[in-house]
Amino acid sequence: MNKPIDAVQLEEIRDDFPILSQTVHGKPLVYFDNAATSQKPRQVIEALNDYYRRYNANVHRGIHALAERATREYELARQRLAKFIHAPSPETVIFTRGTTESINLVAYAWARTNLKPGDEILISWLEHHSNIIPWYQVAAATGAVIRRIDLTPTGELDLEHLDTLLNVRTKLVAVTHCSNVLGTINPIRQLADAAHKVGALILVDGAQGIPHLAVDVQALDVDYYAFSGHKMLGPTGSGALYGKRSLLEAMPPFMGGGEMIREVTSDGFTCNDLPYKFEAGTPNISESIGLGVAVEYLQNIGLDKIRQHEKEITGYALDRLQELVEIKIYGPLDVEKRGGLVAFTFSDIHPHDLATFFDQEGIAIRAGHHCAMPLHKKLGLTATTRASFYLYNTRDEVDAFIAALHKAKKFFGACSTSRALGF
Ligand code: 7TS
Repeated sequence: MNKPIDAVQLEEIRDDFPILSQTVHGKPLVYFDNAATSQKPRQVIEALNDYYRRYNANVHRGIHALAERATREYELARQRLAKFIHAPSPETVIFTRGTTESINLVAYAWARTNLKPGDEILISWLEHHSNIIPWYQVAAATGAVIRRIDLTPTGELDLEHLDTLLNVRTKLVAVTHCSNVLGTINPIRQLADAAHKVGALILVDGAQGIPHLAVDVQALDVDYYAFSGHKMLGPTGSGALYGKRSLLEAMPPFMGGGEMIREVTSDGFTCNDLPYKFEAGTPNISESIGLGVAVEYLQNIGLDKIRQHEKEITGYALDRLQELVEIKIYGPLDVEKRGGLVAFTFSDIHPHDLATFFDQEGIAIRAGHHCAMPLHKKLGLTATTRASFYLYNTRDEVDAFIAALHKAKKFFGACSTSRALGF
């Protein structure tokens, strides 16, 4: 274990993020909306700038110097990503626009061609709409049935319930690595083993996992791992799908067009090799190159250090939030089981009013259902307020956030209600 991110390194990290050193409504910006999207270090911004200033060209087709350099950098980004997630080879990493597209790729190319009426897809109550809607669409198209893994009172997956759901009809378990509302970190290897035991595949929505936790897709034994670049210091419109080679090879292409073909005749086509079979059209070149640089940045600091820092900040935020009896926190309180985010309600103050109040204090947080409406319904809520942290956040920022909550309490005249945790 490396030594934790100390005050000196934290200052150095913050210096890499130009956006952080500004004031908003006259107050220093506190950016606690990292689960929506992270900020970008200057190394990533410069990589985008460099691409457009020096070697903007299409990939895999030109034989001029710019095209060759663009292709080299694009493929280097894929190699970096493959190394980052411990994929067995770069060809098993497909560039997409993000988690949503990656999950849809599997839903269209694998699920629609493999599932039949009565087959079962297991999801959980924790899922983001991106890991719900594609399966509803698959169910409507194929006659497959959706089942949901229940939650324990602290917001973890109920593994006993999972055992009762798994059977020979289960063809896919599609679960999040980390909940974007409750923060719950799921035991992916355990889930993969349980799925494989009944012959099912496992797809992991890694949108909130890979930015914060070291991921080894082979050690986790996942069949698919989907993620977004913009939540892990990379540009918007970047992301990837990892898939086991045998599965990717057997799947038909997701979209048709240039790049994904080997040969086109007057009445048909043959597919290109992996990963190009799934990268139809001109890809997101600059974004993927930027994501490669983001991954280098994360690796240079070390995911174990980042996780340690986030546990520290999250633990501190959880402790301080409990100073206010009107606050109800959702999800596990143990930072070992929770990622770097906290969703809560504050008496009967509407989360949107609270977020507006926070904005006036220079604090960016998110309010709403966070694209997890079934989970909010299950909690008996329409919305929560969420603070989400990353490697550049500080204890001082948590103090500013708590001070703003005390101020909000006076402003809204919040009265004491239940402080029960969870549901
Ligand atoms: N899955 C999870 C768990 C997410 O948190 C998100 C985005 C997605 C999938 C979709 O990612 P995208 O990059 O394809 O859009 N979550 C959030 C959020 O919590 N607030 O804004 C976006």
